[in-house]
Amino acid sequence: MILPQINDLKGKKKAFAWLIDPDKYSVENISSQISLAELSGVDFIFVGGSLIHNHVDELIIKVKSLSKIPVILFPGSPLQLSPDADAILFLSLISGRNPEYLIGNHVVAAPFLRKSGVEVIPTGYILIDGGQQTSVSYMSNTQPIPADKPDIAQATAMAGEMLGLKVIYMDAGSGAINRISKTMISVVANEVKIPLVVGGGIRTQSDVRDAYSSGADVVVVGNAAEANYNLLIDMIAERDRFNI
Ligand code: 1GP
Repeated sequence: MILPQINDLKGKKKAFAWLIDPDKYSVENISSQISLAELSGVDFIFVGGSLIHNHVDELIIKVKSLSKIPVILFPGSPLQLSPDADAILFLSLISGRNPEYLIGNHVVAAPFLRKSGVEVIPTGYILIDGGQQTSVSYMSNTQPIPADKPDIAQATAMAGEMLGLKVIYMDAGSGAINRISKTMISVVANEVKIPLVVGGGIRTQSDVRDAYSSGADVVVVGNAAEANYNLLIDMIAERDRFNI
């Protein structure tokens, strides 16, 4: 089970997740990247994106055949489900006010998920303005929380926790110009007792350090790792510094 592993982190240890967008990787060329993920000690592989209309299943099967790293779906829509993943972040987009992303898509997905046996992790997904409109914001027809309003993010995370969600994921969106500020992360991390996942626009080792030191339990990196896989090694060294 994945959620107990994430719960065990809270306030004690840090984890690192690598986000694979299936539209950017082919089943044929993923092997070397997965070897590097294994070697560098990636804790979780997230699979998802805002579009994705092909080979999610195939890609997950391939990744699972190459690695023991847990594969967690991070879906942009119910079209991105796969029975082969270890778990799914069952995302409620609680920063938005679009009912499709708060309950509609969940109703569509629920029977499939029940049948598949994939572990469901109820997740409060909070978009923070990262300096440009993101695919998630456009596709979900929701507005992110302004980057200079940590009190709104904090109240949103509190409400998510009170509603029974098990994880909070704060995201500036893939390729964000501005990552989420240290203040924003710490204001949320200090308030909620459930684990905090942070991602979007994290590009350097010191970005990773800032996120962990501000209270992120899991840091997610996608684009930067696509551009430079060796960076994964440096970023994960940062995690290990916190875990000594
Ligand atoms: C996006 O948090 C993830 O949902 C990762 O973002 O690709 O910018 O690292 P990046």
